[in-house]
Amino acid sequence: MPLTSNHLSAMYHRMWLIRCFDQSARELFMANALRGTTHTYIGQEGVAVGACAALRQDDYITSTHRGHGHCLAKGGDPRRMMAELLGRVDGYGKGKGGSMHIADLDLGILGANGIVGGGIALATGAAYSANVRGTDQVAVCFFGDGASNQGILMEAANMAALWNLPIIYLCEENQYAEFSPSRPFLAVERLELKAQAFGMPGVTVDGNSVLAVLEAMQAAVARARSGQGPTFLVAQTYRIEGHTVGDPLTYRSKEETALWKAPDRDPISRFGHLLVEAYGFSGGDLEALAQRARHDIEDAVAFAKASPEPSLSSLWEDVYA
Ligand SMILES: Cc1ncc(C[n+]2csc(CCOP(=O)(O)OP(=O)(O)O)c2C)c(N)n1
Ligand SMILES: [Mg+2]
Repeated sequence: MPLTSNHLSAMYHRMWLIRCFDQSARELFMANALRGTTHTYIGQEGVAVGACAALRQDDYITSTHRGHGHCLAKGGDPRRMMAELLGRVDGYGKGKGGSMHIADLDLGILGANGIVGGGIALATGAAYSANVRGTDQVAVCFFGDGASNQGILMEAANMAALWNLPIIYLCEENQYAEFSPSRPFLAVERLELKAQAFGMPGVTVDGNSVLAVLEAMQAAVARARSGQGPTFLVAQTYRIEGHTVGDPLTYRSKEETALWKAPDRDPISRFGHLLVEAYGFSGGDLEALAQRARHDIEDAVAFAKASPEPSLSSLWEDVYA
């Protein structure tokens, strides 16, 4: 399907929405307005937006502890997300879950997850359920390069390949796992080589090129929808900020981060440049889309702050275990 300027505008706006959301989350955390902890997706926007642009609303995603970007890219409501971060009743989990527990089943968002690798079996189960029900829905499982070493991936991917399940295992190689570089903890030279052991195609894509991610996803989604089975997709990117907000970042150099923040690598700047050079957008068009995203997030923060905290008497409601 050819990309219209509406599609391109929506993708650019969505990338800014994610960036502004996480910049606000960071500011709120620093101002002690946000309890618990939070992990920003800044620098990785091309992965979630490119991936979700290849999906339908009824397709499934599972997310991670760094999940705001995935949720927004799949159409999550920034107001309800921000209210959840601030622990307010209008949040997705009525303010009791916080940043790492946001789900929206109507949009196929099966949940962020504080357990590293926790989404892998859930997404595989969702793909299995689509298969059993005979629908052509697909599932996308987002997880990190650190999570690619979790044992559950071997179990789930083996099953998915054996049963030709409609799933894409999308590994975000953001080069860090908590406070360590991920590379020294990987036995394979390239992450996509793990796909050989899983028995499925392995594809590596430039995760900071939103259109490259979209293209790779379209191929993987077409394969999954037509019953040909799973794909292991590696999106190479960079975690621009710390593991959590407040991380002193003593384990990596400022020079390295500056390289990835430069306009020729930052996924939003790169996409903006392409939109001007190849798709006839003006600088004013780009600024208007970024401005709309900033406004959307200011609105989300105001909505969240106006929402009350849950009452003490609701403490045991919606508690299942
Ligand atoms: C099962 C489990 N083990 C360890 C942790 C602690 N932990 C939280 S995030 C993280 C690193 C994850 O790295 P990666 O999968 O690369 O994701 P990224 O943070 O880079 O997005 C670890 C070890 C956890 N939350 N769950
Ligand atoms: Mg990582």
